[in-house]
Amino acid sequence: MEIVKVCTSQGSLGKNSGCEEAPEAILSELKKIEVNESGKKIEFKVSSAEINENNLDETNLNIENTKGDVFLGGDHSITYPLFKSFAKEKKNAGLLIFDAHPDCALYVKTASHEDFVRKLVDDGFLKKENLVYAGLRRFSKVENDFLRGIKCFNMKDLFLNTENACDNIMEICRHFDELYLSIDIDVLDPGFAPGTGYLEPGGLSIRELIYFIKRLKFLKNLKRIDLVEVNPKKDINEMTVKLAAKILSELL
Ligand SMILES: [Mn+2]
Repeated sequence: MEIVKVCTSQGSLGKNSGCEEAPEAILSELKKIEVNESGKKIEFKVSSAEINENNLDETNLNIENTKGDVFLGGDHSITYPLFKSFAKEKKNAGLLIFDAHPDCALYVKTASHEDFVRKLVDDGFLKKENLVYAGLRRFSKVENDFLRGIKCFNMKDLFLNTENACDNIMEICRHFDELYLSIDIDVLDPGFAPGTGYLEPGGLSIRELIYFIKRLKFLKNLKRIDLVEVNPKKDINEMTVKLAAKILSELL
């Protein structure tokens, strides 16, 4: 397994500065995990996407051209170029997003971590019917309008019947030719993951997220994954960094 570091917070509009430090911090924790919960040895290679601190467009182009299976951000805007290149090669690519927020606000020009999903749809890289959300619990009115007709498993749905929600998510996702899984760490409750840009109460527990991950791994069409929005600068006792390393260890 190759993990690609994407060390940027350029797309966070200054609201999650520090998340560019996440890949290094998370990987140094991951190196300490020898075996995961299933008894699998943790082995991985590391590479990185080229970042130009002063030019977001160039950064996005570099990310788009970076090959890999697992990408470690960085802010959530990196999913824009990563899904764009992913979908270009596939006919019917699906995107499953675990996030407290739908990230489909109105954008200006370049995609940010608040609006990249709307831009992926508007730019023709993502069909609305190929978009699935899990864990949503906070959105604006304009986002609420955008979400009409989109498959949303909101936090309350996941909580009421986790197993059933997971069954339904998997049933939808296995029909895509290839699946991209994007995990924003804020899908977790801030009590578990305080080191991120937007603390959104009422989220998943770490055990619940691991349950989803372990089952989603069985999907043969799952081809690309990203984990984003961890911010070591806002973390408490490296809780969030360690948790992100654990998520990766269970994903590998
Ligand atoms: Mn979020």
